[in-house]
Amino acid sequence: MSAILRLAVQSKGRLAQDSLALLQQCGLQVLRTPGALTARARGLPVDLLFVRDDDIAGLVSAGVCDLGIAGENVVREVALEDPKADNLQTIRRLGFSRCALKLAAPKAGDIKTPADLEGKTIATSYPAQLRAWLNAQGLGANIVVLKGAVEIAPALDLADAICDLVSSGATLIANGLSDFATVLQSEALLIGNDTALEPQKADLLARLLRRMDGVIASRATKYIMLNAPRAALDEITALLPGADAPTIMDLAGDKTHVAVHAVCRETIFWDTLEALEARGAKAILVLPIEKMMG
Ligand code: PRT
Ligand code: ZN
Repeated sequence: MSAILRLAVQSKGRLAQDSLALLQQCGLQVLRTPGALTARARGLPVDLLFVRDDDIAGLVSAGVCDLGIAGENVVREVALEDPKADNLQTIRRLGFSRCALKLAAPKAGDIKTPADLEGKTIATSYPAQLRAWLNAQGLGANIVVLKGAVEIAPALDLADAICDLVSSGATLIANGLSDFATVLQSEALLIGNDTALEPQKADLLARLLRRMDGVIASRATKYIMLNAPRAALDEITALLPGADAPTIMDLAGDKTHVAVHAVCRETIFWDTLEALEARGAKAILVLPIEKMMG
């Protein structure tokens, strides 16, 4: 029987859509029957398991799944809390579901810095990471574990401060809270465990990773095309961010300009386009790149 990789992803929630989109960009078509907990992908032999995000690290650690896509915040909490989970490995940082685990306290109160937490009570869903952070800071504080609605704990007099995930910051503002320290900057991770995969599975993982690396690299990468005055060619190519060896082509019927095409491996900001235009570049096009290899 040929090898099949088992990959755990979040069933529904903030990670689910981006996880499936990434797999799709890697050439895996996933037809999900409503209610089904598993699906066989087409494109590469991969079985998907749809679970709660909190269960992903445990399933990978126990070897039930070879791989998982989960938030770093959850993976780290499991790794700190469960001694058996010290075999978890980060295979790739995936760049989506970015958020930060932050400390925050009522804006109108007197907790403004980490030192002000001494002897206070902090509500969180991430007690292991908070405890480790407090220890590293040499602070003593009480921890109240709440599974949800952490942000209302100070208003209910359950805690003096909170340690919770923040993305836009709107929830903190809506609850009259202000953040003053960061415990973790988090993003989605592709995780595995430290047991060596059998050779066929290892080959399969290598193929998947090559595709994933291509997808991740192509996110910031753009293809830029423009017409440049010959006289300003050096200046213009020097402005292209992360471009190696642009292609320069003659333009039919125009001896004073040339066409410049380049792959830019860094973000092209509006400032760059304005600077290019100021040096005489015309017909500037910035195109997304769908896939990259080599
Ligand atoms: O059902 P299941 O257990 O699978 O899902 P869940 O409800 O536990 O998790 P879910 O889907 O809400 O989040 C999954 C993962 O997304 C988290 O573990 C993080 O890695 C990541 N993520 C990214 C976030 C946020 N951004 C986020 N903003 N997870 C939660 N939040 C919450 C936060 O707890 C707070 O209540 O959103 C609120 C703050 O958001 P802002 O934008 O107002 O700052
Ligand atoms: Zn969860």
